[in-house]
Amino acid sequence: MGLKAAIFDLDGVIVFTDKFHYQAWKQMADEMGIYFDEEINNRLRGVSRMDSLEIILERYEGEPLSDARKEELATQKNDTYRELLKTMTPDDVTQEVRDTLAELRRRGVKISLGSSSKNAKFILERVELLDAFDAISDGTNITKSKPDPEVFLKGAEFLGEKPEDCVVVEDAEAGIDAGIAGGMKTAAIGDAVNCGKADYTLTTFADLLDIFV
Ligand code: B16
Ligand code: MG
Repeated sequence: MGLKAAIFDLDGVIVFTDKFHYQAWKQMADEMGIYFDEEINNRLRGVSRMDSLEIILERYEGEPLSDARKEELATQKNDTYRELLKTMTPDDVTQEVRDTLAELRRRGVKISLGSSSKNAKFILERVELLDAFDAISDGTNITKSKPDPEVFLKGAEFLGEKPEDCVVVEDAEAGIDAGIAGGMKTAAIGDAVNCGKADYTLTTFADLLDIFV
């Protein structure tokens, strides 16, 4: 099949930080008197921080906010979020994920991260998984967020592989769309399975080993 590399989304695939994003945005929204619930939080999956803020502000009914004020709100949310991330430990990554990444490497598969998050390295350090990746493409090296393919194209480039030789592993439809737009193969796990667009469907993370035989 010629597949040489796997590019992994972080949040929802390797770790689950949804609950922390929710708590941090909820605190900001409550202070601003903006309605926010878990359904709205689900729309933020894979979406950049500033785009997430715009989605939350759809429910804001006050005077228009300046760009500076929006930056302030995003920073406030991120400060709360990072405090919550500090509670993460290596136990927040399953043994299945660790073993599968190690086995892929043993089989010669190159491994990159492809996350919209600017906190990706911090999270991987907390859970002691940074060494499992040959390259990190994240929110700090992109200007356009998913469904734009930039984060995955950068991941392939960092690995020195062609997009068509890479599989993108994603839990969000926007991420599957990004992988397709980048000319990559796609593997859906979790919620992304429902969109029905991915080349492969993963019931468990270890199912990846059936793709890279
Ligand atoms: P940050 P992923 C995404 O990570 C999250 O799913 C999304 O909820 C978040 O808004 C985005 O990262 C940006 O995160 O505020 O930490 O830069 O799923 O692409 O790994
Ligand atoms: Mg995700």
